[in-house]
Amino acid sequence: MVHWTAEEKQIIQSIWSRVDVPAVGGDVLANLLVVYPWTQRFFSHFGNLSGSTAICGNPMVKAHGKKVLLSFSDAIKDMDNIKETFSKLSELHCNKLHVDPENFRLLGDILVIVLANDFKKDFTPAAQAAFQKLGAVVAHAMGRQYH
Ligand code: HEG
Repeated sequence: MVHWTAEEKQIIQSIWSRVDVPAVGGDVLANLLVVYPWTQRFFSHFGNLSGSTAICGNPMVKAHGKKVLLSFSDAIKDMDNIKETFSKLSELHCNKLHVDPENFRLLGDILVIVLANDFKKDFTPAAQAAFQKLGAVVAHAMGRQYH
């Protein structure tokens, strides 16, 4: 089981309490689709994704990004049970959506970049390390039901 120090939990929870989940979620997914354009193939039913302006303004991207980030909120509420929190979602992404788990790691990295950009100096090296770890733990949990 992953061990979280009291400091890591506190840093993550205090930053997260200030995160605008819908806005950051939209930004994270939009950035993923712009920076790693091959991830667009999973979202061909989302309408216009032709270029960064279309992607960033696409309401389906915003709505879906919010959904993804709400799952991070669930993880942060119960940091010692992240595997369990993601077990159904892992199955869905493996069996139904066929998303390559490498993409979960990419999304975690983008989340760190978006938070660093939003929080500037408040996103300390300790916060960066803690969120990097959270991204890895979530990616691992999301990949667990793959076979
Ligand atoms: Mg996934 C659906 C969470 C990464 C592609 N994703 C969903 C849903 C959630 C979710 C909560 C809705 C499930 C439902 O309707 O029951 N996704 C989630 C997390 C992570 C992640 C927590 C990250 C670590 N997803 C992810 C990545 C891709 C992807 C990296 C593709 C590159 N997700 C994907 C697709 C759907 C979902 C295609 C279905 C979207 C739809 O058709 O509405």
